[in-house]
Amino acid sequence: MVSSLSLPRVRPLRLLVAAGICAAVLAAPRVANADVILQDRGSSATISPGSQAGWSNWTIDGRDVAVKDWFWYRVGSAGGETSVNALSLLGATASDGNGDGFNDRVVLTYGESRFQVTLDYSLTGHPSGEGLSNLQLIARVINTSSSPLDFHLFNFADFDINLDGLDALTVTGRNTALQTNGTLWRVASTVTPRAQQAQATNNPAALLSSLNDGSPTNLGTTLVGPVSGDTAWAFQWDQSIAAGGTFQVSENYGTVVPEPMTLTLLGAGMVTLGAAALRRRRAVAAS
Ligand SMILES: [Ca+2]
Ligand SMILES: [Ca+2]
Ligand SMILES: [Ca+2]
Repeated sequence: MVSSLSLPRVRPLRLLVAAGICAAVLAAPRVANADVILQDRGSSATISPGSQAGWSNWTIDGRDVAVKDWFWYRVGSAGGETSVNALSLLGATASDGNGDGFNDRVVLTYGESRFQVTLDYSLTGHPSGEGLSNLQLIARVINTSSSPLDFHLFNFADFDINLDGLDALTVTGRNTALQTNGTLWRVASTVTPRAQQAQATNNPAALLSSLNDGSPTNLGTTLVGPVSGDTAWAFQWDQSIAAGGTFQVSENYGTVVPEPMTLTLLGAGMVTLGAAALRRRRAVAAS
């Protein structure tokens, strides 16, 4: 099922009757800014197209690990950054790729006179209780102008596995962020292509402020952790996009629980239980 969030569904016979209403709708901002909820098996995600709340909820087996994951940009080397929600929202289309009745994908399209930004989210859940979830995010910038665009794309990511102060984060290779809490939960993000600059911090508010102030932000390459506490990270891609050209980033977010060690122990426990059950069945059969 594909459902547009922009216009109400109407039956064909009602189209003429609805034409006047549609004209009124088109005269207003075309696309609703309503929150989009994706759901797939044991996990869900909430994305707010119209505000910096951005991707604000990622619940896996009842645990919400997302605080904020969102995009900012700067054109040129001067001035501050702007969050993508400040652009015009041109489209917001949610769809149900696996036909289970729940939307698992949404494509958001923003634009201004020189470029468009598309954010394409796909959620893949796992059966409840496994602690596993994947979110694939493709961010695409299309230069619709007739000149090269000196484009700087920022992805800010604040996840909380737990606010017990034990979240630990390291960004490696400007393409991987790994946040852990003890031995149980992990949130990982891998980005392609590798960013030009990246930062890991235990002061999310300061990093966020740097994206909302009036000065150019450059994340550098040295503040990549490890850090612990309330951690957050950001990637920065610095690209010259040719006239009519496209720059695309793929991001793959995943949660993992439990650790392989725990799985091994759990597996050993199940083998022991299974052997005991087999012995009981054999004892019953022999009696
Ligand atoms: Ca679905
Ligand atoms: Ca800034
Ligand atoms: Ca955090």
